[in-house]
Amino acid sequence: MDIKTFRASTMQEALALVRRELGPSAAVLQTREVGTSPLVRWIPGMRKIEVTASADVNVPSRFAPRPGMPRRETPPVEAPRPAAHSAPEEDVKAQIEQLQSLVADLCRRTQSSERKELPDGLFQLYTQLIDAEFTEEAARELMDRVRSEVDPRDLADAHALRGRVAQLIEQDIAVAGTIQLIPGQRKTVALVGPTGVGKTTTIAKLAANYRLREKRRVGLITVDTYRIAAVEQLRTYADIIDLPMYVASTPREMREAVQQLKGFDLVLMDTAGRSPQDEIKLQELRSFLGEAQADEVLLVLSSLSSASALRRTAEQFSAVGATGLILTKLDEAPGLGNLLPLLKASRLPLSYLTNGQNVPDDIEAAESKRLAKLILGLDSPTRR
Ligand SMILES: Nc1nc2c(ncn2[C@@H]2O[C@H](COP(=O)(O)OP(=O)(O)OP(=O)(O)O)[C@@H](O)[C@H]2O)c(=O)[nH]1
Ligand SMILES: [Mg+2]
Repeated sequence: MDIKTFRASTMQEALALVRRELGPSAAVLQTREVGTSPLVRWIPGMRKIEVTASADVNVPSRFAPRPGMPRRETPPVEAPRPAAHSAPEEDVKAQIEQLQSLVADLCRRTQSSERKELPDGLFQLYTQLIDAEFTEEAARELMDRVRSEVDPRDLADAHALRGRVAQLIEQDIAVAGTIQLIPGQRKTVALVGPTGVGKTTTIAKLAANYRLREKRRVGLITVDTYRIAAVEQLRTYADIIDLPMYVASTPREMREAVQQLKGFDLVLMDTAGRSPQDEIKLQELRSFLGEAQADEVLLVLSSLSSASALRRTAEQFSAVGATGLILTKLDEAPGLGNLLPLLKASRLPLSYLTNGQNVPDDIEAAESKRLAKLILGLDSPTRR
């Protein structure tokens, strides 16, 4: 049997090396951290991850993509380069100073409680989280939380550990539920977000469900007047579902459109995708939403974005007064661990998840238990 051992400084790099050398069906037999003291291990670049893998073992591989689900491309990973031996004296001094400050920072963060090596069961789970697109920071934090509360004798029980991690993730997910309509009161809901995340498609799904399944009076307004094609996209859905639709390119037109939809149960408002960096456009959007007196402003984000991009975008869109979240394209994501930092950091409750291009079916109300399972790869986004 051909068994190979790979070493790299991060789990992602080590797994990428395995994939590259042994192919996507390789089975990971063992993973461990090697070669450094427990304290230094947590400094980026100082620890080494060792993965033992084989292409010959006949066990289900964690690399195999779920059916119909493309994996996020992993760029080729360079093997770590040896340290330069001839660094000038100043460089060495600078490196030592940098190292000292890293250690000082680490000591502050760990508050002198020296971390112990992760037991095998937890480390195995840790690699599974990394493979499910968790950031190393989020995976490590979960491992620390589990280790601090689980009886050491239970650390070998992979099933129980995963269950506890699922509970911890569930606690971090705030859920708002579906858009609640009150008879006799109109509710205005706007969808905002970066370009191409699925705002218009999600509006069509919501409109079709409230109109055709719940028999509510639904109207549409679009403030996406920059592109004719975008207006036509929404108009096509409005025609198919048989809904009134208004285009508002000025605050006055917005007031008029809102007036026209008096007596409706639900007004859904589509907006142009905005770059989160464009503060002027975000302010302009905010004033349109104010004019419409939107009751809910749902920020739509794609689950294909990286963990850091999701967090940054949510922060930038707080300028438009978002009140909730919709996550799209779960069906295309190679893993959903990248959602966790956003869900933890953002105070926005989650309303809906979308999992495909089909209108009106590929949408579901967000539930924390199911999303925790999805994030851990224990459930399929398209299963329902
Ligand atoms: N796989 C998948 N595709 C989706 C989903 N939601 C939307 N899409 C697709 O994403 C693409 C962009 O969708 P739009 O609804 O036009 O996105 P948008 O946010 O309105 O885009 P802009 O108006 O340009 O900012 C389309 O091809 C949709 O079919 C989803 O949940 N899963
Ligand atoms: Mg659109």
